[in-house]
Amino acid sequence: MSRLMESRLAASGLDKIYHKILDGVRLDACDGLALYQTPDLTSVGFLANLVRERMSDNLTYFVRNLHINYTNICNKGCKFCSFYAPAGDPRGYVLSIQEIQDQIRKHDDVPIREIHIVAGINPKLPYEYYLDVIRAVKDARPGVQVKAFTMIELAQIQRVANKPIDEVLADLKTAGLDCCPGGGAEVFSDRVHEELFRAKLDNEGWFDVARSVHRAGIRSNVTMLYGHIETVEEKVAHLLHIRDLQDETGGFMCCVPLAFDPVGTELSHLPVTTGYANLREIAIARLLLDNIPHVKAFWIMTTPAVAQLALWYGADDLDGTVTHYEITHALGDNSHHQELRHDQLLAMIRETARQPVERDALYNAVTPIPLSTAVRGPKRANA
Ligand code: V47
Repeated sequence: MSRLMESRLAASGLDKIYHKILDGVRLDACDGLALYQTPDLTSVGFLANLVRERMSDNLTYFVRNLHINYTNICNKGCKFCSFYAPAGDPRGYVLSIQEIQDQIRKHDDVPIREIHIVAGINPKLPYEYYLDVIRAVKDARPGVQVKAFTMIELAQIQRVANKPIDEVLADLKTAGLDCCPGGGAEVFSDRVHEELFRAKLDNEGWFDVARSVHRAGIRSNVTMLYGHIETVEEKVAHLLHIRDLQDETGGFMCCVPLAFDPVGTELSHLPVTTGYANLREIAIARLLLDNIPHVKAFWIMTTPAVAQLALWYGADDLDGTVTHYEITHALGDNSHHQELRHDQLLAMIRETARQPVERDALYNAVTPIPLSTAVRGPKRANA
């Protein structure tokens, strides 16, 4: 490292963290706070990039995927959510099995690898509906991987199934569930839980369901929703909770920092997160989560422009083509058509001199990774 960079890290008070990273020493909560407090984002990004390249070399993952939200009816009333409709609201919908298949068949010409399925907590839906959703997806698109149901939805599915979670997970696996998305984690803080999503499964409950999922051999992602009322201490604690759980189960594939979009929510007075903040969240997730293989810059929430920059700030995954995203609106208009085509994703990644790797939902590379283009060889191509 150049003397200039060394003195810059020292001036920002980040030199100790740099040496910990070089020596493979775990960062702690104080380091996390220092990374949030320094204005020197470039140095935070430099450190995150060291870890990113150590874990994923020069590779950047993306997936051709489709999001399906089977119902927006929800009884949780989370203050950060603009997607849900309470029971009886005229905006409420439940997709029939036929409608779900129709949504998939509209894209028959695209080699989609992952179908991402999440929705509201609608207590009217019977157990069989959830199993049928997965079977219907596999029927409409044989071979596709189904990434479905957050820990919150799984708790609801268990409630209606009225049987042990392990049996429910076995049924879902038999139906075709391949892995679970990371949603519903929000921020693991009792204060934020009480303020924003009181009716939802509590933090310990989320951990318990995640433990069961991983014990069942189903891998999942994990999110952190930031940019609302949370403090930096709460974000550091959230990330360290995830790290502890990963030490225990090893079941997380990817962390997805999600920027809060206030439009249409009860928190609409809050500002939209900035590019500066979004890059920092991605970098700190990469630095604190030394045991999670991937960090995703979800372009829908950060904008494609910032997600692209994030590839040098710790992220090694851009998610995917997405196509239609109901949870938040497209920036600048009111639509839910939110899509990056395959060629656009490739161009974004290549412009940053990263090596694109098309993946499936479980991070298996769809095509072999060319050896010559990785920074130090594709060590963790299929991690
Ligand atoms: O659980 C809700 C969040 C999540 C808002 O696992 C909001 O690969 C921002 O989890 N502004 C669903 N976020 C989305 C999600 C996800 C997305 C992409 C990839 C993966 C993955 C997971 O969206 C919810 C909640 O945490 N959310 N409302 C909002 N206004």
